[in-house]
Amino acid sequence: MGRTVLFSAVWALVAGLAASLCATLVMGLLRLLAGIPTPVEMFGDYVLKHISVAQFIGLLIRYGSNAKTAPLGQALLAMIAVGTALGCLYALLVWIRLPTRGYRPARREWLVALAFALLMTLTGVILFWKELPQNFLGWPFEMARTLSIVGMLCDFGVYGAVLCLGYRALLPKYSAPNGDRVVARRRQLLARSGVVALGVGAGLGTFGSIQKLLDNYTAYDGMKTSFPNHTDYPITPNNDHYVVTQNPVDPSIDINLWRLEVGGLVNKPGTYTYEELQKLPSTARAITLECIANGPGGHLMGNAVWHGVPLRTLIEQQGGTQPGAKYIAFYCADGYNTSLPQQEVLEADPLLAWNMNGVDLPKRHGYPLRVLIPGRYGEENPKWLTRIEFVGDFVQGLYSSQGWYNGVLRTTSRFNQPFAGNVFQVGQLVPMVGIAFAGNRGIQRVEVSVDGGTTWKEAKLDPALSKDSWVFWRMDWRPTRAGTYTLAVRATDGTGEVQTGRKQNTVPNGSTGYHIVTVTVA
Ligand SMILES: Nc1nc2c(c(=O)[nH]1)N[C@H]1C(S)=C(S)[C@@H](COP(=O)(O)O)O[C@H]1N2
Ligand SMILES: [Mo]
Repeated sequence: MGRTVLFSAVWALVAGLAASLCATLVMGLLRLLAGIPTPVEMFGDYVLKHISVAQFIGLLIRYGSNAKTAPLGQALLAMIAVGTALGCLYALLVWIRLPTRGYRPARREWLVALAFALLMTLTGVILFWKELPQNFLGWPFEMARTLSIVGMLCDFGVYGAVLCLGYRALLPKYSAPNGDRVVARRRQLLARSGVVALGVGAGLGTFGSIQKLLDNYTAYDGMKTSFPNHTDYPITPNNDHYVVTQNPVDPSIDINLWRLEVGGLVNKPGTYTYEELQKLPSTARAITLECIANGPGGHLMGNAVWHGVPLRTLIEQQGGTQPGAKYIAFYCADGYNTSLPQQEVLEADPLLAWNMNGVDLPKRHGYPLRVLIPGRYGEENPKWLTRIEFVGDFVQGLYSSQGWYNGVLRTTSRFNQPFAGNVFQVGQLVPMVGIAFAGNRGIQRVEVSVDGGTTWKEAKLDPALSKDSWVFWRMDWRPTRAGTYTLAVRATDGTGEVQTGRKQNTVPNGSTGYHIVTVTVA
């Protein structure tokens, strides 16, 4: 009895590990070939939606530059550990007296394994219900959800099957007294090696598929853009535009699978292919994007000319919305979603864009289609859009559920030139230039101070590229005395409200306060 327990436990763990590794291989393959999110990624999404901003920032700090890979790697290892440990539960439930006969699992064993697979899938479906409708190839919402469920059935089905067959294969067998012991022993050895080889192979395969996925790792997320070189242009070149993404690996949309769905409280729900969408009346305009995490003088800001169909036009195409529609919810291929008050947002004339500065939307900026909501922080400008739904109530998304602010963006301004540490000569002409931005409220005036905010002088403004674009300001300064100067800039938005000097952190409400630059005059 004691021996049976010990052997069962050991072989159960081996079978559990082999089964887990086979399942993770299937997860990797389904992610690579069918764009089906791995349970590990859905788990990550789930966790991120259930923590506070403070915990989120804590994770970012703790994991530093591995903020995406390290926690997900740990989640993967934990999943494999759980799968391995569950081998023991399986062994307990099927309870086979040792030594046993035969390599074919009995019906009872198959049933327990099947129950495992179904219960694991069910747990995934319940836990990840909101994370399921995502697909990195761009399958639309419901199809994506179905595929994610089928994917888990495959993952956990393979887990159950390998566990069931593997455990059987590993268990010590009873050899009949007149049987050929040598043959029996060889068979047993072969079976055990087979299970181990399968586990090792699947482990290597998993590793390989992770490597393959990480070829497209989003290293560009939040990366410093050209701004630190102080070479900003009124229109940011696409390659210099900042990128922020929640994903370790962004969607690679297959345009033949992708659809835009319009549903909910709308008179004529509909579905568009990429081609059909592009036949709608379209327009182009400059819209500046700014991440809520952009501090004073930060680089998470860029301006582009976006071309696409106005959301208002699309709504007209669908025969208008129904009386109960109060919010517009956007859903994306990567499972990201946001929602905004309908009336307020439509006033800002949002754009569904497929083109950025004259080229198809780059992959990292949301190919094939993204939303631009003038006046709102970047987080509310969904990329890789797949579905628009008109709804009666606010729908929580990643950042809103963490507690990030999701109202109108705050007025901001910055220096591009000069920058901290610059040294000038007395009497030298110092051209000062920078940008000011207040979303769709526009910029009325920019003032610059060279004495730390005691006195202000009005700067010259370049013409705005559009009502939703940042504005370049310029001012020449000729310092007359040597010393250290504290330069500050502030903008007045189109409504006449002056940018506040009150310092506020970016987390969780978006920053306020002046961009301050200290320079020396010798
Ligand atoms: N689908 C999706 N849309 C998204 C995000 C995302 O992770 N997934 N990130 C948001 C955030 S926080 C910002 S700041 C902007 C950045 O847009 P950009 O990368 O094109 O500059 O995209 C927003 N839209
Ligand atoms: Mo952002």
